[in-house]
Formats: sequence, structure tokens, C-alpha cells
Amino acid sequence: MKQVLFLICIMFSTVLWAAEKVAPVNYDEAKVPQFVLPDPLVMSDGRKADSAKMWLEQRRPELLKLFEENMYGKPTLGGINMKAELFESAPVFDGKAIRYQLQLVFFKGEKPLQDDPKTDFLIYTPAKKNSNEKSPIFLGLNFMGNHTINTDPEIRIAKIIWDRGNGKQVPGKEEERGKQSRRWPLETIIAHGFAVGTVYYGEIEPDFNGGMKHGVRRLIYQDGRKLQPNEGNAITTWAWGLGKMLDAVTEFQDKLNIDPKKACVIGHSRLGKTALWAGAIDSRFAVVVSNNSGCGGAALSRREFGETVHRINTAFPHWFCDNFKKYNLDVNSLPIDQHEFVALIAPRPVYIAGASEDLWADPKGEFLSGFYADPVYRLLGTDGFGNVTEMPPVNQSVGNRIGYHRREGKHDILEFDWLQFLKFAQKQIE
Ligand code: GTR
Repeated sequence: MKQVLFLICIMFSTVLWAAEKVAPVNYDEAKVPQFVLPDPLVMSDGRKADSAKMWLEQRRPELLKLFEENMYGKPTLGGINMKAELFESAPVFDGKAIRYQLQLVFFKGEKPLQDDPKTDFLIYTPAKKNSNEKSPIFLGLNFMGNHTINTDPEIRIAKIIWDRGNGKQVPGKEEERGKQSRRWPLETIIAHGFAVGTVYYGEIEPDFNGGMKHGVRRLIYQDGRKLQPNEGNAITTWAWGLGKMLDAVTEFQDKLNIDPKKACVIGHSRLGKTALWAGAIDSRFAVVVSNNSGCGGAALSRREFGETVHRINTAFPHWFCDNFKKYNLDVNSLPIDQHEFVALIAPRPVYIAGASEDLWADPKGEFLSGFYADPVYRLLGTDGFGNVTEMPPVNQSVGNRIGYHRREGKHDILEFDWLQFLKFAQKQIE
């Protein structure tokens, strides 16, 4: 009897193990499975949104809820307060720009306590002759600390940098200054008349499974409250952080000469997924830009090309809400797909960028999200993806209210990408 039980146990765990085994990565277009995409305009009860009013009042709220429940999770940080203080500013780049550094402190209740979570918010604005003229701004999180985005010696070095591989913390170092500057072409951004502001994402929440204990979310879960399967995880927390950056810009708009109504949210890769979600949940963002955002970003989940839902939930269980894991082995049962994620931003302008060698992020799937979001943009009276019907050649920017390009090269965000984003934002918001 004991032996039979033992055998049954072994068989059962083998089945479980086999079920959890992640399928090999597919990079072959011919092996992309057949799938039917949900129609963004069709409500769960079968009715079709046939007017802007119906989209905005019925279908969009329904979709947003589906994305919250099944993928990114509901925001939980609504009750957290913020105190913003400007601690430094000076002219830079031969007088062409002004650098500002603010500290943001996040707290519960009346006033911050000594150990409450805090972050440095670094901003560069174009130096304007006419001080009444406010600049539009790009807001984005950075991966390695503010001091890595430029060699500017006055950027305060991040106190703690989190190793996203093992969750260990190390102090930010002088020798890292400017290490990521290829991703932040500040002088080009300034020359186009835009301000730019950034925060180290690890100061909002460190990026590893268990990181929520060390970021802003510790304010919510410190008293033993458990994360619910439909509650926001790291991506939703970072997206909340982007909204807080916009709150600070709004508060300091006169001092900084920035127009908060012209805020463009931007992000690369996991932070590109975050930028799209921030744009979806916070309609104050006038323009949304996602770069190489891939699976869980602009790429269609059902294509299962490159990174898949199963893979992303296995490698990064802390990014999406726990409910998302239900779809690991049956992505077709997801009631949503990523073209509807893009459509949540409509009618506001959205730009999707991919890279030709970044197959992991499925550049074609990224393109198709824009393509299939187009009917929603049209319903809302914009020209959506313009006359785009197929993937453009590399390095060609296409579209209208929805913009797209596929840069030649690897997974990265480079000056070429920024130049397209700047042109797009200039056209869309000025
Ligand atoms: C990869 C991950 C992608 C993408 C990327 C990044 O490891 O699989 O989804 O987000 O990291 O953020 O650089």
C-alpha cells in the first residue's frame, strides 16, 4: 500500500513538474500559433462600442478593469502621501539648461518619519529667455541610479543600488557616473525644447522577488497584510512612481518652468511596460512612449514569439499580479491582449519602438499591437496609425497618433530612438 502511494506521489509530482516546464523559445514566424485576438471594441456582453461616448464610458472602464484583475493588478498606493523638496539647482551645458534635484519622501499619515522611503528626482530643463514659456517634459525611470545617466559631477549619487539578480544592496559609486548616458541624450532632448526628469526605479521598489519589502509598498504591507492575487505588483508600483513624479512637476511647475499638461511618459524594456501602464491608468500623461517593451508591454501575448507569458511570470514573479500566472499555460484564455493595452491610451498619442535584433521582445508583435489598436483611435476621431498597413523597413518612423519604428540593432534605447520620440512628441503636443 505504502509503495503504491509513493508511486502515485511520484507520478503526480512529475505531472506538476511537466506542467510547469517552460516551452522552448520560438523565434520562427512559421511556428507562431494560430490565434484569435479579442476585438477591443466588443464588450464582454457582446455589444459593440460604436461611439466615442460608449468607448469612454463603458468599454474602456471594462477593459481597464480586466487589465487590473488579470495582469497588472489594482493600484494599492492611493493613500500614500508625498513631500517634495528642491535641494539643488544650477545652470549646466554652457548655460543651455538648468539642473534641478528634488527629494521625494513617501509616507502615511500626517508627516514623514525618519526612515520613510525616499528618492531623488533629477530634472534638466531648457534655459528659456522668455520665462513665461513653460517646457514640455519627458518623465522616465532609470535602471542604475540618477548619477549614471550623465557625467554631470553634481548629480547626487544614489545611496543604495540594488542588484536585481540577487537582491543585494551596494552603495552607488562615483565610477558609475555617466555609465548609462547613451540612453539619456540630455543635450539633444534640451535642444529640442524638452525638459527631462528621472528617478532610480530601485528607490520606488527594488526589482527582485521580495523587493516589495524594501520600497514604497512596505508602507502598505508592513503590518502583515498579504498581497492579494489581483493587487498591483512591481510594475504597478513603478507606474505609481511615475505619477508621483508628475505630481512633483505639477507642484513645482512655476519654479521649474515646466508645463505638466505636456508630460510625456517614457520607458525602456520592463520600464517600457511600466510607461504604457502608467499612461493607461493616469490620463494626465499627454504622450506615452514605450521602447522595446516586449512581452507584457506592447507585444501581443498570443503570438508567443520570444518571451512568453509563462516565461515572464516564471523569471519575474514579482512584476505582474498573481492572477496573471493563471494564464501561463493557456494564453488564449486571457480575456485581453496587448493591442487593447495600447488602446487604453487612446485618443492620446502613443509611440511604440522596437529593435531589429531584439527578437526576445517580438518587434512584429509590438508593431501589431499598434496596428490592432488603430480602430479605437479612429472611433475617437484621430488618424490612429495613419496609412500604415505593414511593418516598415528598419529605422523608418511611421504612423500618426500611433507612432512606430524598429531601430536596427539590439535591445537598447539610443539617441536614434529619442530623436523619433522627440519629433513625434513635438508634432503631437505643440
Ligand atoms: C528581460 C525581460 C524582458 C525585458 C528586459 C529588460 O530579462 O525578459 O521582459 O523587460 O529584461 O527589462 O531589460
